[in-house]
Amino acid sequence: MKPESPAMPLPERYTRHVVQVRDPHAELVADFREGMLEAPRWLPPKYFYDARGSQLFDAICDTPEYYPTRLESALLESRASEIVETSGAHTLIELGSGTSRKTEYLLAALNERVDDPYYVANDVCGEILDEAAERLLKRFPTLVIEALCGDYLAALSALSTLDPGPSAPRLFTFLGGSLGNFEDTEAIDLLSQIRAAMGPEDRLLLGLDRVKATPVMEAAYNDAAGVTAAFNLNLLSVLNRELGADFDPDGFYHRAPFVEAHSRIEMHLVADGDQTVQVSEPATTLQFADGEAIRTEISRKFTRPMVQQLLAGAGLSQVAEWSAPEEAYSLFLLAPGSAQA
Ligand code: AVJ
Repeated sequence: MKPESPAMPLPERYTRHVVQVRDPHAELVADFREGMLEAPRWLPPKYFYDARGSQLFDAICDTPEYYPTRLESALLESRASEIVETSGAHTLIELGSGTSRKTEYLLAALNERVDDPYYVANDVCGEILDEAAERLLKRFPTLVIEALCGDYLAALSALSTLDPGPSAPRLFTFLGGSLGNFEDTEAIDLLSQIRAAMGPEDRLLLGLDRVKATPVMEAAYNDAAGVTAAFNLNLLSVLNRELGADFDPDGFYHRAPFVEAHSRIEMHLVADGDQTVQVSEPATTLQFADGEAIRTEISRKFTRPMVQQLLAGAGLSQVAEWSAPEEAYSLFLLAPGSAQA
């Protein structure tokens, strides 16, 4: 893990590390080979989040249709002290921290509880980590922040190498419903990795979006202002830049249906007319027929049985739950170990 100096000078209470296990470029090339060379084409959603993609996601959170952020934010705002008290946390470790805006409620509660709050923030976007840190350090005068720039698994394996490291009990957070980006097996695998990184007194706060009326869910991924469409299409700019490709952003359009059989929103980029795309690395030519899609994201919406299956599979047990009205969104506080029979 190599320390990286951020672009802006930030106080000594902030360190950013690059924790990618593989070279990010090599990883994208490998994922592109795996998912893009033949139909059905797909890519993992982590490549959305370059600086522009992270800003666009932030803008999605402000659209009137995208309810998950507001529901989760309201829960965190009203329950932060209770959550932090119940968890007994001394430090906070967050996977996929983004702007850390919702986390700020938890940090404020932690700041009330302990004299030396400590926050490990992880995101794939370095710029957003720096921005968030600047804001948080100003607000919390004794807060120490370690930022781990890389994907979730890289961050989890880097945790044990932090010096002095966050002291127990630690509250892990995985918010926003981002676990929904993973198929069942991968989600269980990721939760198991988190569980493996946890000590017996540590807790995990997991935010999950729940199943609700289809039009509500579909509107959230098809906002009228087209911010989600721009976010989805930005992936093509990432591919053009990183892989030397020549995707025509006007040659594809955004589509995001709720696929009931899988209880998930699927985001697609659909070819508008036949498209030929040249790629430098890997050197290849892609042919898209009119209407052919790239699946760019899944966002699963959970029923209670799905949640129970997930927790059982990962060896986690529920300590507490805070839900929005009509269980439209839920925060689960989890402990390592299977529930007592
Ligand atoms: C950040 C992964 C939780 O799946 O709802 C928002 C990303 N994609 N609109 C989600 C997203 C399209 C978001 N997560």
